[in-house]
Amino acid sequence: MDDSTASPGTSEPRGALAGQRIELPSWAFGNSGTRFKVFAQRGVPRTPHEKVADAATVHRFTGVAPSVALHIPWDRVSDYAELAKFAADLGVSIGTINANVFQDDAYVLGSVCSPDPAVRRKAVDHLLQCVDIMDATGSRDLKLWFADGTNYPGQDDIRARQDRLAEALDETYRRLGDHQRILLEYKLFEPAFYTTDVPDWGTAYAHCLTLGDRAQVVVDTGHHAPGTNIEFIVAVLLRADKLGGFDFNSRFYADDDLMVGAADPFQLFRIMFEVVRGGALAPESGVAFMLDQCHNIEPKIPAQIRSVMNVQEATAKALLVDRDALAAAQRAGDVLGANAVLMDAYNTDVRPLVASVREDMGLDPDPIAAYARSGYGERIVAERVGGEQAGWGA
Ligand code: LRH
Ligand code: MN
Ligand code: MN
Repeated sequence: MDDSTASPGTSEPRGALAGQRIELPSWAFGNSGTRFKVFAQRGVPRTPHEKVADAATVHRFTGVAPSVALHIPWDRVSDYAELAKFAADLGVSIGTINANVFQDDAYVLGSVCSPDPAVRRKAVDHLLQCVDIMDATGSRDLKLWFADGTNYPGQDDIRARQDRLAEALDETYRRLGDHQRILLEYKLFEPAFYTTDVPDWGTAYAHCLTLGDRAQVVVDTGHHAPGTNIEFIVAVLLRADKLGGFDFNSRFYADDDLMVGAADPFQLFRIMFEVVRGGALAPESGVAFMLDQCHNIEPKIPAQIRSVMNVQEATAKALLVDRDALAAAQRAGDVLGANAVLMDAYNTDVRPLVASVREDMGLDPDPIAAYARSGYGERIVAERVGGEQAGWGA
């Protein structure tokens, strides 16, 4: 991101909040769980269409979540253009296409990095099919996360696996349309425990740099070691114009997939401050803000609404930072003063501000209460019998 896009001074919070866009994951609406148990909930979607309908419901009450990401093949349908039309009729669109090359027996030793060329071919073919789907849905972004890695020293050649990864990415990149992008997601560990083929932002960045302008890095907030300074990564990637987007969620221990802003709202604020400071909040910046969460024990639609609200509140606080005062304190070497500017914004109760922005948008100021009153939750329980598994943690 060009630094000239980062205008000095306080940004106008109301317009920025109304124009914010947060993408919902289809898999947040289905049943999910841990390695130990999937707790089935009543009324969960049985089809991708029903997941889209639930996402559209979240948008109806929040006004800032007009797209839903698909995960392929969890969201397999015979006609993706029809699904896109179905979404449009409900006031939302199909967003990011997430490729899934981690749930097939063939991938036991990896997918695009597997030592077996036939497995690599199968994996790349899936990635290319995902681009076909993007063509049908009108999606811009192909999100790639690879479960690839090794469990034991010596199991495979670390460097050869990087070569195979580069080859697969290159073939996929060359298939993209002009308006399409690869978003490459990294993850510290899991399911591989010794080496992971894309373990960190540096590895993802290096591959994206080789690929070209339409390859960018995705920061999943749950994919770091404890104590990692994620806002630093955000600042560095934005400066290099290589931040493609976020997968937002919260973690206490590992890849917990809890509601964004639940575990550490201060961290979310610090991240959103770097976003605002880097001029990356507006949808035109090309930075995608997505949720990547599963709701194993809490009701799913209200949890998505709550997550959207958490992002809005962190964003509002970030927008309230007095950037002129901050810059002056920084220039003067006023350590305490600079820190106080940031903390003043963080400690502001922004809920009335965000509620009034919602009212201006013609929405109920309290989306959770409005959803509860709507009867949608009761209706889907009555109508949907035998919901499907989200696929994650199954
Ligand atoms: C991997 C991940 C990735 C997947 C999603 C379901 O942990 O974050 O984004 O696609 O979870
Ligand atoms: Mn993710
Ligand atoms: Mn994850």
